[in-house]
Amino acid sequence: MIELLNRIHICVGDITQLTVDAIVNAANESLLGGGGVDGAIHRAAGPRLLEHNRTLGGCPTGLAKITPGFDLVAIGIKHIIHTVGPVWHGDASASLSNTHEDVLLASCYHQTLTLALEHEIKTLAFPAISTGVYGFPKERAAKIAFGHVYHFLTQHPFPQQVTFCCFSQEDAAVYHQVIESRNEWMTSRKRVQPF
Ligand code: AR6
Repeated sequence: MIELLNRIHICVGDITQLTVDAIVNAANESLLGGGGVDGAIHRAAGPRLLEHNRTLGGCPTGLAKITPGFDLVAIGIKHIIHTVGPVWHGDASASLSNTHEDVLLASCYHQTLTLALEHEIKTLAFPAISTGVYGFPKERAAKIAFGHVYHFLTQHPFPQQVTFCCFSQEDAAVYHQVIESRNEWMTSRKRVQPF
């Protein structure tokens, strides 16, 4: 667990300013830009991103597509992985992984990580997909994000490092809490001796 956790980081800031090989965009199905992190990424990558994305034919919710970083290549961001998170209409009292939205959000992480693996991307940063305009409950989303990233890293050498890029200290605290409680759970499981 500890060794794997060295491959997972949490930071607070603007994802377009990070020194990573690839960043993830919380896009919409058109892939033609929008507000929030999508708007910030399109502004930072420049008009060639929109031009390129017009040729992609959009992207269904839960899937992901990779593009060059365009103007972001100048600061080292070679790729952008665009994924479309679900709009939350769910029942927050349902157990985790049980709503349609949970499954779609998990798929965003899985599809993005699979593309990162195929392209041997070493360092990758995610925003908190769906937790802005799309209204996904933040703690629930962080549990899905961390659970899937952690599991994927146990199976694959790429990406070597994943950063959860949060836009506020409060959002980062949610991730820290999720990771801490998972760590405690893993430790307590190790203490249980098998018969
Ligand atoms: N860097 C890192 N995180 C950011 C940044 C940034 N520059 N800007 C916002 N966030 P959202 P969604 C955080 O709304 O919920 C767009 O219009 C933000 O605080 O960007 O998946 C798309 O076109 C929040 O925690 O994405 C879609 O129509 C997280 O990023 C729709 O919004 C996601 O918030 C997608 O909604």
